[in-house]
Amino acid sequence: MSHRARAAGGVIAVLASVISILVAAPLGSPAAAGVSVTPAWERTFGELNYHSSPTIADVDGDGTNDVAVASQSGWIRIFKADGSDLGGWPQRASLGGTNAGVDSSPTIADLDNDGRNEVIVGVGALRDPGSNGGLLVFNRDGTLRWAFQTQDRQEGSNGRSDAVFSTPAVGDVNGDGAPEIVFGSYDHHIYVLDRNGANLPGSPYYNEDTVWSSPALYDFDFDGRNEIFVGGDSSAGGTIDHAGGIMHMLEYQRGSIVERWRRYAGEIIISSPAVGNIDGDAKPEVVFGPGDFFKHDDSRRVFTSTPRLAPTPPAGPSPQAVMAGARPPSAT
Ligand SMILES: [Ca+2]
Ligand SMILES: [Ca+2]
Ligand SMILES: [Ca+2]
Ligand SMILES: [Ca+2]
Repeated sequence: MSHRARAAGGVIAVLASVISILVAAPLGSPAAAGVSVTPAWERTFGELNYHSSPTIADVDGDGTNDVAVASQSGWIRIFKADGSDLGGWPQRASLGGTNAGVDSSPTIADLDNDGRNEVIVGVGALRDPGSNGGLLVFNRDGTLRWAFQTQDRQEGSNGRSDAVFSTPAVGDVNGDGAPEIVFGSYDHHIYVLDRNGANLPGSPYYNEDTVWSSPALYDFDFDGRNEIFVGGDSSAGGTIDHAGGIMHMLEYQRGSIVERWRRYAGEIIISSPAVGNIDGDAKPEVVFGPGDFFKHDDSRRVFTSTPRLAPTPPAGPSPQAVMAGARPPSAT
């Protein structure tokens, strides 16, 4: 669901870029001929918006799509098709007594299968460390359904829960027919929450470093449970001892979150993975880009892999140790 919504948001971004390019083209050029650049509507606010992308979905259930956007200034806005505010919106990203900025993009999904969409937003921004980070879930009328705070560990404890840059993904991870919410945080964890905001047993999964990447959910092994594809940063030292990033494929099994595959990159992974079959064989690929911390060859690379699954570990403690024998750099 979130994938579809994010893809729609991407269409808006692409169209905006195209329009800018065509406006800049010389008059009479082939690119400019016969193309309208008149926007349907525009809204302007005195707010910072660096990272959050728009999401298109029918929030209020009237049969017409709406547009959800959020800003680093901490407002979550929903516009109707004509550009006017949807009733009950905008809302502040208020969490734990602070008004936080938003870098994450809104996810629109029906968490409880009642035919009414909810609005799910990661909260907290890098420029805003004095505010609490986590997740907010709103009903479609703008009332808050529940709030979730992450842990406080980024750059040392400062009394504030850490930001969620990652855009939440919604899908059935444990195979019970009900959707979960999956996202990463600056607090070094990947969370799997149920529709009421409770951690599933085994959540959160410890990444050892910051998580920027937004998860993609895909049933890689066709067993009715979506696997979680998500990138994370990785630092020298610690258990993994790799300076760069790691793309994970995680599976929820027997009350634990188990890593079934990983690929190392020499750059942190801010990019969000895309999963699909790109070469026509029987197995899907995962494609992702890097980040911009180390700024070397891997910072300019697009990574494509067909995951090969690690054996399912036996029941017992330390499921995260399943890949401990794999050492970087592993490019499978
Ligand atoms: Ca609507
Ligand atoms: Ca609902
Ligand atoms: Ca489920
Ligand atoms: Ca599966």
